[in-house]
Amino acid sequence: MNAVAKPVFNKKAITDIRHDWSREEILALFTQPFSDLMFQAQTVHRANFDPNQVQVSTLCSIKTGACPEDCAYCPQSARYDTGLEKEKLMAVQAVIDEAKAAKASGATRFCMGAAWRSPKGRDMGYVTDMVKGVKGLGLETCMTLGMLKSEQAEQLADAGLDYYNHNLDTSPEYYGDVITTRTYSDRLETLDNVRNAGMKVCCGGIVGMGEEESDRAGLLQQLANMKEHPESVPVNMLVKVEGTPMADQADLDPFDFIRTIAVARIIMPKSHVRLSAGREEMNEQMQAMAYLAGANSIFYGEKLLTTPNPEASKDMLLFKRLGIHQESYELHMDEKEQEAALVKSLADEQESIKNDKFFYTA
Ligand code: SAM
Ligand code: DTB
Ligand code: SF4
Repeated sequence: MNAVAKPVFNKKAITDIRHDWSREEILALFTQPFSDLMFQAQTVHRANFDPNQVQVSTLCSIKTGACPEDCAYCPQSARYDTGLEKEKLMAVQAVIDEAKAAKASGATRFCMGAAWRSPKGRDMGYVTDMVKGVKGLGLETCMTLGMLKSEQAEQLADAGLDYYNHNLDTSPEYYGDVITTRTYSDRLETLDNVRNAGMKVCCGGIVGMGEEESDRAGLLQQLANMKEHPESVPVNMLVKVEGTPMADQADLDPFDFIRTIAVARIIMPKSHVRLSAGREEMNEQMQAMAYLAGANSIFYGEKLLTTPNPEASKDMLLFKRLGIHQESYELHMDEKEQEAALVKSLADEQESIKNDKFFYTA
């Protein structure tokens, strides 16, 4: 390792927000011994967050399938036969009902996703009503609707949308191997529009799509060198869906996934790093390691957008076993509600242990 590439680790490095990361520096973080990387990530995490606190968001697919884009990982692209039933835009009240259920099971943020390249003018009234209704329940709101023009971003911000999710997915160099129907700079433009409208940015990517370590470094470099770091950085592990071009992608080394979380934590010290898609394929030990590496947010609830996620009761039990508490949980639920939710989830868990389903399939 040369002098430039050697990871710098001092007191200043723990809390400093930098926007000038080189690819070499980030790669040097990736390639250091696992134990050193984990120690560094933990140190940064503890200097910036309560290490035992995790934020929970629930996803809702408000418009499913039939997407014109060709994202090679995505079960919702109309170009691949994945057997997914397409659905029209949900009614506003139906979305609010789902949000109520998510709140009752302990989520503090409700993320609404649509399989669109971008919303049409006629969609905006519906989605802004959804934002207002969900916010009215006392939940944080997030949407992911594809590309946004600046006026659309402003409409969403005016409706009270807290976060907009728009992922870069991978490095600029690998992007063309994954998606051809829109460019990296299209994505960056939407992210600028979201920022300029005053919303918080949720932006991350996918690991396990056949990319190299330098592509993972390249994705994180793009995120960390933005004018402001995204407040939320979802790190998804590819969910391999039958019918998509990525269905037969080779398994990712789990340590490479954990390394990605750890490096994201180190170079974006104050962002929430979300352990996102792919948890259904991770055992509890791997998830615990992701929390140790600095992940402090998850998607909670048994479905992501179209694919399965661990049951909420399993997550609650894992949180209990690890001594993790939910961020802002107490802001959104009174003590009795919290207690009732915990008792219910523990009872559900006992049931699934009886059925010998304690560990997720590794
Ligand atoms: N259509 C909008 C867009 O692409 O911006 C929003 C919905 S899209 C499904 C949201 C994100 O989900 C994608 O950017 C991608 O990062 C993630 N995603 C989709 N399919 C996935 C899969 N099979 N495995 C992991 N992440 C996936
Ligand atoms: C993100 O980064 N991951 C979420 C959310 N943002 C919208 C979506 C994951 C989707 C996984 C595949 C599916 O369930 O369709
Ligand atoms: Fe469409 Fe989004 Fe899926 Fe791409 S990731 S195919 S844009 S729903």
